[in-house]
Amino acid sequence: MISERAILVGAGEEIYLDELGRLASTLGLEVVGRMAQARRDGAGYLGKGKRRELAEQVHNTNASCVITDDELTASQARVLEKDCGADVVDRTELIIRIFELHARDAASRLQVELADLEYRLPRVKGRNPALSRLGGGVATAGATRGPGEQQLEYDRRAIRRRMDAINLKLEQERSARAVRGSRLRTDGPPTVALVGYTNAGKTTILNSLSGAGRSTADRLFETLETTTRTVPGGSERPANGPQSSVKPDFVVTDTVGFIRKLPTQLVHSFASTLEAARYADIRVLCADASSPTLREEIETVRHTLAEMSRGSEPPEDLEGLGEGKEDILCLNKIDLLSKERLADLRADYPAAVRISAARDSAPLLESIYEAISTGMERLELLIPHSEYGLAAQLYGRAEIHTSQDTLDGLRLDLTAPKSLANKYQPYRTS
Ligand SMILES: Nc1nc2c(ncn2[C@@H]2O[C@H](COP(=O)(O)OP(=O)(O)O)[C@@H](O)[C@H]2O)c(=O)[nH]1
Ligand SMILES: [Mg+2]
Repeated sequence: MISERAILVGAGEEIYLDELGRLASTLGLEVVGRMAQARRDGAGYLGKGKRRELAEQVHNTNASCVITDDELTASQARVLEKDCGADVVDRTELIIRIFELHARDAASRLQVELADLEYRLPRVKGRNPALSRLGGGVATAGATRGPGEQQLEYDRRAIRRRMDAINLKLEQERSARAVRGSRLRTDGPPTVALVGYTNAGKTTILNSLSGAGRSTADRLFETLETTTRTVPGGSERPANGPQSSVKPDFVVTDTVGFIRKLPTQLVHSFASTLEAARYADIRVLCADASSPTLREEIETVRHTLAEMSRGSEPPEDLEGLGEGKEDILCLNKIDLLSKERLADLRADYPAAVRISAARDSAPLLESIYEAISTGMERLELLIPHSEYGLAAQLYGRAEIHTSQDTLDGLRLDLTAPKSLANKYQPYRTS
C-alpha cells in the first residue's frame, strides 16, 4: 500500500476524529495531524482562518491529503483544496473506497459501483487524485478493475445509464433472493441475525457460535456480505441437573456493520443486511462495550435499522423492527473493561448479555436458546386437505405433538415460533 499522509478535519467533537482515523488507516493512510472546529463553514467546510491554519499544518507535516468528517459539496471541496494546498477527500468517498476494497462477490461490487456513481454524479469532474493513487497501490481481491476506474470520461448521461443497468441487475437478484428466502423461512430452523456497529465483533461472535474459522481483522467494514451458518443443537446434560435438555439447531447470519453518518449512497450495500434482520426470528444487536461511544453506537444501529426498513415496503410479519428494537442486546469485548466499568454497564444495560467473544460466547448462546423457546407458541390447527402444502411446511419448523387425519382435514397439535403461528391464524382451533 502506498502511504499517503493525511490530516483529519472535523466539525464537532474531537472524539469522532478517532473513528475517522480508523477509517483512514483501514485504507492504508497514515494520519499525521488533526484539526477540528465547532461548526461547519458553508463556503469551505472550515472557516477562512482555520483554512489558513490547515495550509500551515499541511506544509509542516508534508501531508498529501486532507480528510473531512462530513460529505462536502463539490464547491466546498474546491475551496478547501485550493486554500490548504492538499487533495481533499470527504468521509463519504473514504467509506465508499473502503467498501470498494472489501467487496468480494459480484453483487457487492455492483452495489459499491452504484454508490460510487451516485456520489460522483453531482461531481463529474473525475476521480479524486489522492484516492486514485491509493487505488493503484491496493489490489482489490478478485477484481481486476475497481468500480469506477473508467468513469472519468463518463458524462452524466452515461453515468445514469450505468446506474439504471446496475439497479436492474440488483433488482433481479433481490427477487431471486426473496424466493430463496421465503423457502428458508417456512421450512428451516429458527434464524438469528447478528446486527451491529462496524467492529462490534459480529464476525467473531459468528465464528465463536458456529465453531468456524473465518478471519477477523481490526479493519472497518471487513465484511460486506452476509454469511450464514448453522449452529447445531443437540442434547446436553446440564452440570447441575439430572435431566438433559434438547437444544434446537438454529441458523445465524453475520451482517454488514453500520456506522454513524452512513453515506446514503451506500444504502444498496445494506440490502442483504436488512433482509437478514427483517426475516430473522431473533435479532441480536452486538456492540463493542469497550467503545467510548457505546451508547451512541447502539442508537445508531437502532435508528439505521428502523429508517432503512421504513424506506422499503413494510412486510407484514415485521414485529419490533419498526422501532429498530432488537431481541437481545449483546455487549461484547468485556475482557477489555475494568471492574468499575463492567459494574456501570450492568447498571446501565441490565437486560443485556455481556460476553467476550474472543474467549467464550456461551452466555449469548444461552440467551439465544431462551429467546427461541420463549418465542414459541402451542396451538391446534385444522388444515383442510386442499391446503396440504401448508401442513407440509410445518414439518421441520415446528414441533408436532400429535397429528390426526380426519374427514375435515389434518388436525395438528404443535408448538411453533410465534411468527410462524401468526401465519396459520385462519386455521386455528385453539
Ligand atoms: N479484546 C477483544 N477483541 C475482540 C472481541 N471480539 C472481537 N474482537 C476484535 O474486534 C475486532 C473486530 O471484530 P469483528 O468480528 O471483525 O467485528 P465486526 O466488524 O462486527 O464483524 C477484531 O480485531 C476482533 O479480533 C473480544 O471479545 N475481545
Ligand atoms: Mg464483520
